[in-house]
Amino acid sequence: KEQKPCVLWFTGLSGSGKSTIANAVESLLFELGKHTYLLDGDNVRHGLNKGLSFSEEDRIENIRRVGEVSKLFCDAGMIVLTAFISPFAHDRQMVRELLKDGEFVEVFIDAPLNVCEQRDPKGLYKKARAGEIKDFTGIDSPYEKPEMPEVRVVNDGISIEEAANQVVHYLQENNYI
Ligand code: GGZ
Repeated sequence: KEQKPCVLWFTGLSGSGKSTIANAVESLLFELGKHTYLLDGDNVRHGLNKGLSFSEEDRIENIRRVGEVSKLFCDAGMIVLTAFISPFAHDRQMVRELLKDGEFVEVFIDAPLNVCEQRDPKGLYKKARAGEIKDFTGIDSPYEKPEMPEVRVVNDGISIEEAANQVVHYLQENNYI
């Protein structure tokens, strides 16, 4: 087999670079001839999970559904990439337990809050600070850092290419690809 199916579960703050790096990893995998499927908050929250808010309860449901869909694609033989904040350690653990041993690869995109807030690509941190958005992760809603992620990318001062390569290297070293 030319690939071992798995779920690359990207987690990190808004603006940490999860989606950007996940997209770059997907491109590299495509060039290597691997079959992938990418799920991220932007598209999933407008379709499958339309109507879910950012309350704790709805975030849990968001992650539960994404976990179940990831499992289906994983069973179909794909390398699945997901890019959700997934702020609660308990919910990430729930997805890990849903999958078979070795299928859940937690990828922590670790960028300091002040860096994410300076990037603020959509102006959301600014709105959260002004009280216009409630329950914003890192401001008035928690983010529980992974303690033992399979991959930790410190995304502060490195290129997207370099960050993506770190993830691909992990997959090569651990015989996923
Ligand atoms: C966090 C929010 C919020 C609140 C809207 N808190 O940077 P973005 O814009 O593109 O990515 C964020 C996205 C987070 O959705 P997720 O499905 O990944 O979150 S979770 O895993 O916690 O369910 C952000 C935007 O939605 N956004 N309001 N209050 N991010």
